[in-house]
Amino acid sequence: MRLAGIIFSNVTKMLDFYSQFNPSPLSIKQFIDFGLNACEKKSYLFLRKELPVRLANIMKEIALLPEHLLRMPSVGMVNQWYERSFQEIIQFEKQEPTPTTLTEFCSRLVHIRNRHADVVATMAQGVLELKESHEVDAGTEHSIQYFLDRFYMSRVSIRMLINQHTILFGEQFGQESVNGMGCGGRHIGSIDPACDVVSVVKDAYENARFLCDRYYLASPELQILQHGVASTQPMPIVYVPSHLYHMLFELFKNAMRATMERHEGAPPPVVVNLVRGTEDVSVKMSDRGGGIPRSASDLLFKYMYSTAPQPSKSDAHNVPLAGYGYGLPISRLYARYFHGDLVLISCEGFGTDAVIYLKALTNEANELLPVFNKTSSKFYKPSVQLADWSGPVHNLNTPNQNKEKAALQKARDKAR
Ligand code: P4A
Repeated sequence: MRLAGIIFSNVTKMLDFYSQFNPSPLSIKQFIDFGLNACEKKSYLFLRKELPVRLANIMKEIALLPEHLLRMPSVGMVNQWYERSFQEIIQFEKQEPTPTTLTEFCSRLVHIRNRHADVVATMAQGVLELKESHEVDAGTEHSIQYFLDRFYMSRVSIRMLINQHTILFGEQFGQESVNGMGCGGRHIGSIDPACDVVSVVKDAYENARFLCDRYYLASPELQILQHGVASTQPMPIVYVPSHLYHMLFELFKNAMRATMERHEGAPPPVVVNLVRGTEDVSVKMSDRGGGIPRSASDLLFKYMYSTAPQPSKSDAHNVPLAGYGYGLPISRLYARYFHGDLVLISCEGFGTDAVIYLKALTNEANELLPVFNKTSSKFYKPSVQLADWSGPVHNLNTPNQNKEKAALQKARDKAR
C-alpha cells in the first residue's frame, strides 16, 4: 500500500512538472530537415522530453472530464494506458544516449504505439457507455466534443513523433517496408516529399469502390480534374500519404453511399478537382447524391451523434459503406493537424462538395497542438450560456436540436 502511494504521488508530481511546458509544434519542413540529417541521439534527447510534455498536457485534460464519463470502464482503461506510457517514457529522463539505451528507447516506443492502437474505438465505447447510462445535457455534450477533438489531435501528433523516430532509427523496419510505402527510400519517416495526390485519390477511390460494389453491385465512376480540366498530370505535394488517404477514403465512402442511394440505373460520377494555389492545395470532391440540409451537416462532425452501437458481427456484411463512426470528425483533425481543413458544402436536393485544404508550403504546415492551460480548462465546466441572438423559428413543441437530428436521421435512412 505504502509503495503504491509513493509511486502515485511521484507520477502526479511528474505530470504536474511536464504539463507546465507547452508542446513544441514542428513543421513538415522541420520534420524533413531533421530526417535528412538524421541523428538518433538528437531525436532521443528531443523525444524524451517532448513525449512526456505532450502526454502530460492531454492527461491533465482527461482529469477534467465530466465525472460520469471518467467513471466509464473504457475511459478508465484508456487513462491507464496513458499513465503507463507516461511512466515508461520518463524512465529515460536521466539515461545517457548509449547504444543500448537508444535501442531500448526505440522498442519501448513501438511497444507504446501498440498499446495505444485501439484508443479511438475504446474512447468511443466510453462515450457510448455514458450515453446508455446517463442523460447527457448540451453543456456536457459540448465539453465532450471539445475534449475529443483535442484528445484525438494529441494522439495523432504523438503517433507522428513515434513513427518518425522508429521509421528513421528502428532497425527492424527497413526504409522500404512501412505501411506499404516502399517507394525506393524517397520517404522521410512517414512523409513523402513527392506524394502524388492523383495516385492517392485513385487508391482511395478503388478501395471505397470495392466496398460499394460489394454492397450495391455497382458504383459511380471517378473523374479527376486539375484546375477544372481533365488531366493525367501528377500533382506532387510534401505530405503524409496515410493521412491524405484516410481523409479521401472516408469522403469517397460517403459520396458513393449518397450517390447510390439517390440513383437507380447509371449513377453520376464522383468528380475530384485538384488545384495548387500559392497558399493552399485544395482537393474538392463533388457528388450528386442529393445532399443534406444545413441543419444536419454540423451533426456529421459531432462525436456524440456519430456514436452508435457497432453492428453485431453477423450484421457486419450489411453495413460495409460509411455509416456510423468517427470518420468525418477524425478526417477533419488530420486535415487540421498541419493547418489545413476539411469542410462540407452541401446543397440539399442536389449533392455535396467536400473540400480538403492542405498548406502548399512546408514551412507553413505546422503541427496544430492542444495546449493545456487555464483557458482550456474552463471549457470543461459548462456554464449556462445565454443566447444573445434570437433563436430559430420553430414548432414550440420540438426543441431545435431534436429537429436537426431528425433531419440527419432522415437523410441517413434515405441513404440506407
Ligand atoms: N447526402 N449527402 C451525403 C449524405 C447524404 C454526404 C450522407 C444522404 C449522409 C450520411 C452518411 C453518408 C452520406 C455526401 C458526402 C459527404 C458527406 C455526406 O462527404 O454526399 O453517413 C454518415
